[in-house]
Amino acid sequence: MNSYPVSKVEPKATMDSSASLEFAKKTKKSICTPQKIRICIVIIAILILLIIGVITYIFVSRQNASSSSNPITVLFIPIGSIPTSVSISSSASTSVSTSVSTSVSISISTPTSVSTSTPASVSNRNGSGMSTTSSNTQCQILKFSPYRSYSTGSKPWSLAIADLNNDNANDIAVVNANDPSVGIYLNYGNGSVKVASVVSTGSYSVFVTAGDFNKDNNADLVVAQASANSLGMFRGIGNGSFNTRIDLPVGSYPYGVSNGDFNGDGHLDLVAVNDYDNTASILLGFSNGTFKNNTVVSTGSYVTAVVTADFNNDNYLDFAATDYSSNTVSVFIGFGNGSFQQRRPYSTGTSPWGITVGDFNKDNYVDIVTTNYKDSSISLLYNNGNGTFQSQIKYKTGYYPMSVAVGDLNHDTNIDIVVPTANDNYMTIFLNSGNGTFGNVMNLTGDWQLSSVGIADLNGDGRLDIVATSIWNQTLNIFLNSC
Ligand SMILES: *[C@@H]1O[C@H](CO)[C@@H](O)[C@H](O)[C@H]1NC(C)=O
Ligand SMILES: *[C@@H]1O[C@H](CO)[C@@H](O)[C@H](O)[C@H]1NC(C)=O
Ligand SMILES: *[C@@H]1O[C@H](CO)[C@@H](O)[C@H](O)[C@H]1NC(C)=O
Ligand SMILES: *[C@@H]1O[C@H](CO)[C@@H](O)[C@H](O)[C@H]1NC(C)=O
Ligand SMILES: *[C@@H]1O[C@H](CO)[C@@H](O)[C@H](O)[C@H]1NC(C)=O
Ligand SMILES: *[C@@H]1O[C@H](CO)[C@@H](O)[C@H](O)[C@H]1NC(C)=O
Ligand SMILES: *[C@@H]1O[C@H](CO)[C@@H](O)[C@H](O)[C@H]1NC(C)=O
Ligand SMILES: *[C@@H]1O[C@H](CO)[C@@H](O)[C@H](O)[C@H]1NC(C)=O
Ligand SMILES: *[C@@H]1O[C@H](CO)[C@@H](O)[C@H](O)[C@H]1NC(C)=O
Ligand SMILES: CC(=O)N[C@H]1CO[C@H](CO)[C@@H](O)[C@@H]1O
Repeated sequence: MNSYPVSKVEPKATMDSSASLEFAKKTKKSICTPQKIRICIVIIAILILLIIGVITYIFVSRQNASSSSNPITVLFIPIGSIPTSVSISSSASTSVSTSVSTSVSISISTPTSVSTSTPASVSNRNGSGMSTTSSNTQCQILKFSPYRSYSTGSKPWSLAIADLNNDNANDIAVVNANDPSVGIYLNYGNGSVKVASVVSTGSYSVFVTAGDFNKDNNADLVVAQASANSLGMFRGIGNGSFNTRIDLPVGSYPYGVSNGDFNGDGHLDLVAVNDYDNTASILLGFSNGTFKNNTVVSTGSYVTAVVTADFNNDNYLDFAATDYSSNTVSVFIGFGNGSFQQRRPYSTGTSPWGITVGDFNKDNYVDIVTTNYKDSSISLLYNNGNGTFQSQIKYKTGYYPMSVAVGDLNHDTNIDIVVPTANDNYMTIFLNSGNGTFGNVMNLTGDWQLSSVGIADLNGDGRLDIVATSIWNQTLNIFLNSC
């Protein structure tokens, strides 16, 4: 392993309020010098008149208010309406969210991460009943509170965000590849979490996705157990604990897994990508959370991650996977019956790893973004509208990006992109101009070797927050958005 600077890593402050304080100090000078005594008297007279006016106004309006029925609510309406939900949806996310059960809001590099930008998951927490007003305004500069770090196990490699204990707050599951285990972090509701349990996986495990597979309204977790050639299914009991793991056999070295209803029967299905045999396994779900034996389709070489979405807007779910050694994304168009067309490959940068989707140019078609591990870039693939894609557009990131998450971070209704750097201690945030270009780029500093990232509202304020895992520090970092 590389050795990293021992200097203390401070969270990045993106805006500094000291500038305006400075200004206030400078203007605070005395004008009542002997030379300016007349000006001084005039100003004092004006001030006295103003104060009398204000007192009179308050007195009169008090009298009016006491005759009105409910002065207190009048006073509190503006305050109460601030934290209401944001209309940060996009058609991409809505079409993707059809593939995800409502209780799930995010999982890194899966379509669920896009669903975090749907109104559903954002207004999840007490959004209804309040009117939407000022929170729709975009903020010019992104701001995050200093991040909090929580211990993980060894090699935290992937995370999923979902309400795991049915309290309407988003919780976090972190896969520790080396332990191997999944740590369950339950949210107090304010964006602080506590470790509720750690459950064992079957073997070296690398990815986790969440969904309600047995329709009991409790979120379940499915983990890619790479060296066991299986998926581990953990059925939630609704309080952040899980029933005994069930192993579902797939191909060789499953490295990524995603879910969605491929055959339209109302039950969530699974797709796992098998790194060593260049296949994707499709497991169709029964209503009781068990699955038919997997069928396989061929992918490119060393397939690494997978995302589900409806790419051609036919209301049948499709999927796309990153082919690490072919430098391609393979797109699989679904027939709606659990079968898929052969893959259509599209070029990416070198060693595509993470993948997710979003409608970045607001044309109502779902686009793809990949992180390219070896050339430190992302590739954006814009949808032609029929499930075929244009040539990639690349943007530079920090060194060795593994994962990617998307969501509207600054309330401008455009979907932004966050890419952590696995060989460094920062994430690159690409702010979307609205037409699918990302001119505005910023860094967000966390712990070292940031492997996975997720976006969701963790404190119910209608703003999307960021979570990431650090391999070096063995931590989960939570950045609350105060934009
Ligand atoms: C993470 O590791 C770096 C490098 O060893 C260290 O400087 C930093 O303090 C650690 N962060 C935390 C939160 O422990
Ligand atoms: C959230 O609530 C918990 C438990 O009440 C508290 O310990 C923690 O400090 C709070 N976090 C924030 C960010 O307010
Ligand atoms: C969930 O409930 C079970 C059974 O009542 C209990 O054993 C377990 O400790 C609970 N888990 C949590 C995280 O509270
Ligand atoms: C689940 O449902 C399927 C299809 O109806 C059935 O074959 C299977 O035995 C059921 N499994 C369990 C554990 O109930
Ligand atoms: C599923 O696979 C298992 C083990 O490979 C096999 O024993 C079983 O018969 C298969 N079931 C079906 C319905 O094909
Ligand atoms: C699904 O539909 C396609 C196209 O209609 C068909 O070729 C294929 O055989 C069907 N697959 C199954 C499993 O029914
Ligand atoms: C999809 O649309 C593109 C651009 O309009 C067109 O070139 C291509 O032939 C279409 N492909 C299919 C399969 O319809
Ligand atoms: C996209 O919008 C940005 C900011 O408004 C602008 O600078 C850029 O030229 C636009 N690009 C395209 C291709 O329209
Ligand atoms: C982010 O940090 C990296 C490494 O320090 C630096 O090379 C890059 O220019 C920074 N990007 C921005 C937008 O500040
Ligand atoms: C106003 C409102 O919708 N309040 C709800 C907030 O969420 C809690 C917990 O789910 C509910 O009990 C409240 O009714």
